[in-house]
Amino acid sequence: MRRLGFSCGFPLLSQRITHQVARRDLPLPTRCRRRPHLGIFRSGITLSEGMATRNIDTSNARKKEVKKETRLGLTYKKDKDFGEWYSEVCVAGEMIEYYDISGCYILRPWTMAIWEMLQAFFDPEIKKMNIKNAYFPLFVTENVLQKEKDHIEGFAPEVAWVTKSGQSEMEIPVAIRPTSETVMYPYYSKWIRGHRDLPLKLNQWCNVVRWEFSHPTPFIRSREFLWQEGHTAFATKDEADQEVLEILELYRRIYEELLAIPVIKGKKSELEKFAGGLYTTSVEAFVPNTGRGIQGATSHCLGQNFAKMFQINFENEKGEKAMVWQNSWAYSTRTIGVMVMVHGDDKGLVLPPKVAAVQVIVIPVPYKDADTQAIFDACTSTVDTLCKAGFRAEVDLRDNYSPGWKYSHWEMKGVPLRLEIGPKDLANNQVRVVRRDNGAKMDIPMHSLVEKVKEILSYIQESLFNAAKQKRDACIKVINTWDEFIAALNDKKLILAPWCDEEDVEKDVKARTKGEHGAAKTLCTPFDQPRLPEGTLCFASGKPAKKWTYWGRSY
Ligand code: 86X
Repeated sequence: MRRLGFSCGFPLLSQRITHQVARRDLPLPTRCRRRPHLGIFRSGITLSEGMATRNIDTSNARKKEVKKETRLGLTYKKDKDFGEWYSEVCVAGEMIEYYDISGCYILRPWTMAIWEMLQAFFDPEIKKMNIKNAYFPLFVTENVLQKEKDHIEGFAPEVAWVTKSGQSEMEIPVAIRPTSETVMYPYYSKWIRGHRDLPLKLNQWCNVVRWEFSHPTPFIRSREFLWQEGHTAFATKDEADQEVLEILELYRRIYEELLAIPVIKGKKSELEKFAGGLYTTSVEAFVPNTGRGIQGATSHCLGQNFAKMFQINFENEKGEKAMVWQNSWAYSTRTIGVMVMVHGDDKGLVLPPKVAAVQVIVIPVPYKDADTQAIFDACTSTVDTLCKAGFRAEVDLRDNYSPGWKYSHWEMKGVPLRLEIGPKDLANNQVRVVRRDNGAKMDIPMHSLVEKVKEILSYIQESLFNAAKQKRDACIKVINTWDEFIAALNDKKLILAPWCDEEDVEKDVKARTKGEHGAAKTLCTPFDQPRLPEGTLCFASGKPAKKWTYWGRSY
């Protein structure tokens, strides 16, 4: 059983301060100016100094302000200021802390626990497929990076370089991996000799750096992020094709089964695919509030392009020289951002039980004349029982916070289920249970605690998915004409349109929809295709349509 520690100083104030730094990518000087106050508040030394930032000057007003400052809750509403709300939730929910380098974020334990949960699902699954973990270096020389120059060209501005050691310029500067093809494939070439060396299937869990210049967003677009990258090589295209879909199915399960987010499986257009590969498949999520699609994860068939570039050849059964067929696939910490965006609400994070670090928080509700120790003991033994039954449960026994404060705190952090134990519950041998997702309250008898908690957590997991799917589906708009397309786009819809599947037409749609909110593009052509009636025309070109494709603005 885990207990929460006691804290001292001015924790209530520091909670408020958390919100103050929750501004999305404040210009650096602003953030730096605020920082010193953090220390002041945390140590609880100079209250008035911190107050100065709030322009409070009389002591009465100061008292009032302190009280106000102790209030929990978000400043922004999800429906009103989505971008601000998102940053605030990430920080106040203790997932993220902003850092003094724009686009870089501290992933706090509350985040890492979720990441580890996703790893705990995915890693054994790929091991069942006989994929092995490896670790390749972080650095790559210009020489090697350039081997892939054809498609690197477009990415070059994003590559971060280490050019100095101490004060001296390095003789050979090194790049920090933005992805590891060029790091790994020279060794694939070395290690693969004959057909018995195939398939070669490696994965690595690592960080990558892409020095993006577009607006950074925690989890969604950061300059450094965590991911897994799988790189596999086969003797035949068939094997490669099959693996692409097997991995994509694991990605679907990460989203739908763990994160409770509906996704669409499909194929990327020629314009949107990974240029270095043969074809790209993806799972696509949707954020109803912004009306944007978001690529959740990708699984590429690279064909033989990289085999050519890196001379990854082998001798086949007939003794002939042949080239390998390759795949690569990845999902990143972006998954967690999608989860925050899709499930979060005006009270903060909402975590699906399957990935929550804490699934059940138990809070004692002592009254003045009640037997506080007995209530505390009941809480402790409740958590014990739950942990022994395999739940992730904790008790919040801190005596410097009120029960009400604790309710808000754990709601902010998105814990799926709250258990309250007060004198009445103690007397009746029951607990009060409150669901985070819908606020529903019920009393459950102690004797059926484990059974009920299990049932409720699985309801929550299911209803989070159902609610997200309902909202997503309500945004899907099937259109046939350009006018309908534009109307749906302005209406923040996820657009399903008949398309001629021509690259120039997609480019044209992009150009014609360019605006301050970004252009529309294809998200994917879903594998699950509705019937396309004979004679259906492309919404954009008027040519015969070849397939139904999802379009929209995207992250
Ligand atoms: C594309 C392709 C591929 C392995 C995956 O999507 C799955 C995992 N890699 C990644 N990509 C780049 O190749 C790339 C290259 C450079 Cl140099 C860069 F700065 C940024 C990049 N971004 C994406």
